Amino acid sequence: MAILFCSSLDPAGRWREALARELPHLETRIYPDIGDPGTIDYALVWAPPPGLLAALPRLKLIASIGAGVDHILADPSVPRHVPIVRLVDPATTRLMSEYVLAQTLRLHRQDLLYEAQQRAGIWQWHEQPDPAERRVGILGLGRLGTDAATRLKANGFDIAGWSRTGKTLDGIACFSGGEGFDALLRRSDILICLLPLTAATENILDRRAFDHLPRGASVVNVARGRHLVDADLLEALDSGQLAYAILDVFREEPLPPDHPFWRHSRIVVTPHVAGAAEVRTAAPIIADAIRRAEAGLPLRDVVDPERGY
Ligand code: NDP
Ligand code: OXD
Repeated sequence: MAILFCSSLDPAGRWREALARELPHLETRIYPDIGDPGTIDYALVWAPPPGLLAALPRLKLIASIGAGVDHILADPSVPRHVPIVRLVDPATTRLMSEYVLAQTLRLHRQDLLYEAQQRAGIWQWHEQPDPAERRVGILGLGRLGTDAATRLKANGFDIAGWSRTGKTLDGIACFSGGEGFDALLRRSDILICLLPLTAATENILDRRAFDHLPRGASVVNVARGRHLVDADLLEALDSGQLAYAILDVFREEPLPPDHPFWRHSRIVVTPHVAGAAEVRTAAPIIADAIRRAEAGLPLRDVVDPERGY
């Protein structure tokens, strides 16, 4: 029995060591050295090549090395009878909330404006609103969105969130559905995207969405690059409809060297680091999922492939 590890981003050697400690009875094979495909029971993947998972006849479990599973479901040949579990790691949640809080505070305290003023040698004071006057809208109220909303709320911001199904969260205005989307946009000075990438959410950060935001709003995208229509963002920034965009995720990663986002004075680029999976905390969680699959116990954090998350 073997685990197949396939990711061009994650440290294969460290994963192999961690899995050997957690599951000494299982051999870990690193793609492309997969050996006999008929002896692989478990696959631990980030963006596996199309067709790879379908070619493993004994596969019992697919585990995502990440909270999102769009990188797996993008392959239509992925066998539908094999359960997919996603990585739900409290360490990732903490990292993500830290990132969201840090960037929200940066926008709130007008740091990007003061940084631009410093570069231009301008000494100029701007009025500073209270956090309670800063309306933050969070797209996605799942594991990450709810935690980020709670952390922001604790820092005094006026928080609203949007989800597919209706929710009630203490002190957070909750919206859902198409009308709820527009209503959330209208009251968001800072819009944070923490949605999964699905057919329903692709290109959701487009001109229409930006036009519904208050003039001078800012956008933080920490979910997926394909949520954002790049050209619409550039247009909204250049017209003044948006003030800033802070982006951690991109349609193509690494962001190509000639991409206009790199040099735009009102775009901040970080290299998909907001809540990156860490072997030390993630390996025990993945090992637990494999142990559960081996023992025939109910799995946790199983993805619904029809829903896409
Ligand atoms: P969850 O599955 O826990 O939450 C997803 C949320 O989005 C839910 O509230 C869900 O609604 C909502 N949602 C899904 N589809 C729609 C829709 N069509 N309309 C409105 N709301 C919708 O995901 P996580 O919070 O764990 O992760 C979110 C995403 O963050 C991941 O999919 C990944 O893309 C990204 N991510 C990025 C990282 C980074 O480093 N930049 C790190 C980790 C994750 P409902 O509650 O009703 O189901
Ligand atoms: C994830 C990610 O989905 O790192 O976990 O983007």
